Amino acid sequence: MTNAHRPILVTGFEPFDGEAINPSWELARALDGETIAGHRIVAVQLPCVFGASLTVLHGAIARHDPAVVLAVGQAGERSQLSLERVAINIDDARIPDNAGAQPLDVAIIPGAPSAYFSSLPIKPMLAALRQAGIPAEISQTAGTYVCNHVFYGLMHALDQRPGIRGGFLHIPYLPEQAVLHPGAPSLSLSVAIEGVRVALRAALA
Ligand code: PCA
Repeated sequence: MTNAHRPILVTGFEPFDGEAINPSWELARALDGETIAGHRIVAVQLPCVFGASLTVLHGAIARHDPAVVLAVGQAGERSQLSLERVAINIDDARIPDNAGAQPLDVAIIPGAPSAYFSSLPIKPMLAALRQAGIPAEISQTAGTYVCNHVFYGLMHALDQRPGIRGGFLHIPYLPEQAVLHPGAPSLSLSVAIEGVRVALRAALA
């Protein structure tokens, strides 16, 4: 397939840590089927589970042969869209995943590189977001839980597939989640959705 006809894969996670929803999946499913810069968005939900999340992600990449992969996750303590710069080769879980596993200080892929950088143009994406009036930042760590696990596994797989660019975006709680965490920052779904449109357009420009 030519690049123009290959889809954009946007992944979001199922809820975790006692939440009823995960804003990353609300966002991904809202964008499913939309076209950005000539590329159709395909949304896929990932389990919040070490290992299984990557099995689903790798299956989706094989099935859809996307031009771009944007994995998205919830970061409840953050106040703006957070473009992740780097994935690190470590699992160190603060809480058990949705299957009850809590890996501590273990390599995601033993012997593989310590880290991979996002292959999305995060600075132009940041500039486009700010230009559009959407609060955003570059983040220097995606943590050591399932999001970093997925980001690392994504970049490790794409290292062998130079025709596919990929990266990770953390997003705040939605307002309806933040009311249950007094004082926590939040961002509305409509702003987050528009932010992903703006960021993807910049990435594909
Ligand atoms: N956020 C978690 C995992 C799933 C999600 O949405 C994280 O930041 O690791």
